[in-house]
Amino acid sequence: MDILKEIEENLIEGNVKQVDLLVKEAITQGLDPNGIIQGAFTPGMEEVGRRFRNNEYFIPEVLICAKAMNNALAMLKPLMVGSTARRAIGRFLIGTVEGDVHDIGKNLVSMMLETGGFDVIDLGVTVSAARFVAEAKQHQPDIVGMSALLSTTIVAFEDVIKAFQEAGVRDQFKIMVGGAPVTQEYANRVGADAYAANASEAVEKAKQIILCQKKEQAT
Ligand code: B1M
Repeated sequence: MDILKEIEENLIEGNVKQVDLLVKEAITQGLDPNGIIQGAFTPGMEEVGRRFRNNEYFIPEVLICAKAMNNALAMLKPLMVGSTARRAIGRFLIGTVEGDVHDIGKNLVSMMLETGGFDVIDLGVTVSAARFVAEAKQHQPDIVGMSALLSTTIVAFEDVIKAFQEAGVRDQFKIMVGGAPVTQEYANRVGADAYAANASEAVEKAKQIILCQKKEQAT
């Protein structure tokens, strides 16, 4: 069986040790970390999500799968940072909004951005509006990214954007939002600059933003 398929299947089954071993093997075979994330982790965690939705999996199973993915991501991270340090094309500050602890998708987005050449500052989960503003002022990212997975927490996007406005720094940063319940329409409604449906789209859109900024600076 294809090693990516094997990783995906073991991830879905929550075989932490096996995922660890297979990812090590994939690295030894010379597979690109980005390819491992897109080809195995993303479809694997999507299937875990589907099983949870259909009551085939419950919270303990989901957490074991998340553990398997996060362990493997930690292993891939140094390889990705090493390969991108020479060509940081922009800085991206990211976090999951206040009241929301979902971080699997956010972690995938962060890792893909790093592979895509971004310097990523990950604030973790349940990040308050005040903290988003304070960290943005401190780190001066090009883009501030917010992730939310609950229909009750996506409303925080608006609070964060309002906090940037009230601090008088809204125009200094581009704001991207994402997460399963988020749509382009919702992103427009709250006044975000960009929306991405998945991790690879997040990288694509972030690169477009940087390109536009460069063009604006040149004119
Ligand atoms: Co939660 N949960 N959960 N959960 N959970 C959902 C989201 C839910 C849809 C399940 C369901 O009921 N069917 C539901 C939300 C319903 C709603 O509001 N519409 C739900 C609920 C209700 C809850 C609790 C309230 C349950 C409870 O306690 N009663 C609770 C809330 C806790 C809290 O946050 N305060 C809760 C808790 C949990 C766990 C802790 C058990 C666990 C999270 C573990 C963790 O993240 N460390 C969990 C999980 C795992 C899920 C599901 C099963 C899977 C989410 C996931 O990781 N998907 C989810 C059901 C589902 O989605 N099928 C569910 C895989 C991941 C790769 O996709 O996160 O969408 P996703 O990320 C994608 C894109 O959305 C996008 O790119 C990513 C990669 O392609 N993206 C961005 C994400 N962020 C982005 C940011 C960007 C751009 C793109 O720019 C900045």
